[in-house]
Amino acid sequence: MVAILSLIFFNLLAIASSDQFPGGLSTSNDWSEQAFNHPATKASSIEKQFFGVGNSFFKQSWVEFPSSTIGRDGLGPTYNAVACASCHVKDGRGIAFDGNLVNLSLLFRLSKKAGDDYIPHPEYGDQFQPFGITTVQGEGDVEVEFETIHGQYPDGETFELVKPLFEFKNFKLSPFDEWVLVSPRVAPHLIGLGFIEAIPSDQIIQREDPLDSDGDGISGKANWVFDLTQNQMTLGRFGWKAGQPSLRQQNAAAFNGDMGLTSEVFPEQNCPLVQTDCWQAPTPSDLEVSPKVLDRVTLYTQLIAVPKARNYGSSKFINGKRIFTELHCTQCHQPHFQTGGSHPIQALRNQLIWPYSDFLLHDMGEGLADHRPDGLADGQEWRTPPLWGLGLIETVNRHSRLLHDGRARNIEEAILWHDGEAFTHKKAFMNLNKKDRQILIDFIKSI
Ligand code: HEC
Ligand code: HEC
Ligand SMILES: [Ca+2]
Ligand SMILES: [Ca+2]
Ligand SMILES: [Ca+2]
Repeated sequence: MVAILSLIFFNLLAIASSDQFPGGLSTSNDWSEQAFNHPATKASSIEKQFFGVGNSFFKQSWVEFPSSTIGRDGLGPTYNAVACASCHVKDGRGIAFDGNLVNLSLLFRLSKKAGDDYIPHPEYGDQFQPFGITTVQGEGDVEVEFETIHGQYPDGETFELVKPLFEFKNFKLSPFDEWVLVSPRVAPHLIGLGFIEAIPSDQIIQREDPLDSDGDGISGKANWVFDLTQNQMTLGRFGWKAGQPSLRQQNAAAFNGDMGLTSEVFPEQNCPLVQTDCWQAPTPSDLEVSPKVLDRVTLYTQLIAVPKARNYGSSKFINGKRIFTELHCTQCHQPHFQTGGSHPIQALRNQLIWPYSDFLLHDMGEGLADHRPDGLADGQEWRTPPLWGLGLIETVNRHSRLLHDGRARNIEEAILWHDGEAFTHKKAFMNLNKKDRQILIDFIKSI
């Protein structure tokens, strides 16, 4: 009996610790259009209830103040979107482009170079908000054109990449000059973020090698950013340049920067001083997002489960995983982490997770550069994005665009854009035969 029980126990452990279950014991089981919309299965029933409440705030549209719908007014004065879900559609990846139009889910962070310093743009602040409420003008419009880049694999097969070139127009104030730095960023899919928050900092920091002292060509670097709640510099984990230290601060920044909503973390309206119409617009006397709403939305983003791997155990999966390892993609896309024991949400503690990211910054070369520093990240550095769930974006969002500005039209193009520290990895991918390239791509689609 003891033997049987321990056998069962051993099997359970084996199951939960396999890469078939990238979100640990809380991995979800749905590969449909709703794949990114489930609570961690091990969350408590009250947490699952709050998850539902958070989800409804995440989806709801905010309106301008004053309005009869108290509790969801205060939008703007300038904004990018009226709901979190407008950009994070079904909690998936934003679409970036509609032909030559820039979709609202692609936003632009701004700075201005002032001597050796980088400061928020004096007229537009640190983000470009195209829209304004009735009495307030939006900051302008953005259009895009694509430059086509032709390339060829050693086996003779050709490919084309497209690089977006943005044109800002219809400016509210001065047009951009040569000192303005623009960082385009598309809305990422939002699975498994609580687990990322629960990874002990030292596990991420110990993989740093900023001067590449071990000479392997990889120089991962942590971003250190100001945590407004803890009032100290903290490891950055979230966003394309790891610019946010926690989900609560990330979400409060999204409420404020993307929707114009104040909270206890960002109590000021998002209005640069020179935009008089913006700071003269009527605003409610209370915070527009109450601490409770911020908490529910934060819990929601902490508890979105990671779906189970697809094609698990097939020979293609096994071969793809071997190629991924042999090409050393794992040097940055670190397969697994063990979460710590101290996150306030129990379901997130002590889980073996498979995000395929080291959460560090890497120089990805000139082609992907935005030339805009962000914390310790320089203009060529990006945080390794987790690869879990990538293959489901097509089902959830009906497109397969990837990378920080959505330029890659599929996984193959995303790999071909790798350069800088990942140049040799890209070359090794190009040197594979067509069949093995496809096996690698199918593996990434499965994890
Ligand atoms: C205008 C589009 C837009 C809206 C609206 C928006 N987001 Fe985002 N979201 C983004 C982009 C773009 C990023 C990446 C930001 C960066 O790199 O700095 C992001 C990043 C995030 C992240 C971090 C994801 C990661 O993988 O690190 C979370 C969490 C998040 N958003 C939650 C929210 C919440 C909650 C709301 C509503 C309060 C919201 N977002 C509204 C576009 C949007
Ligand atoms: C030097 C670190 C590094 C190495 C090595 C590396 N990557 Fe990446 N990878 C990144 C970074 C950083 C990004 C994000 C770049 C951006 O958005 O501009 C990325 C993005 C991706 C994406 C798109 C992810 C998304 O969410 O849009 C895929 C797919 C990918 N890598 C696969 C691979 C594969 C396959 C290999 C091995 C051939 C590899 N990577 C090697 C750092 C690396
Ligand atoms: Ca407001
Ligand atoms: Ca602005
Ligand atoms: Ca190194």
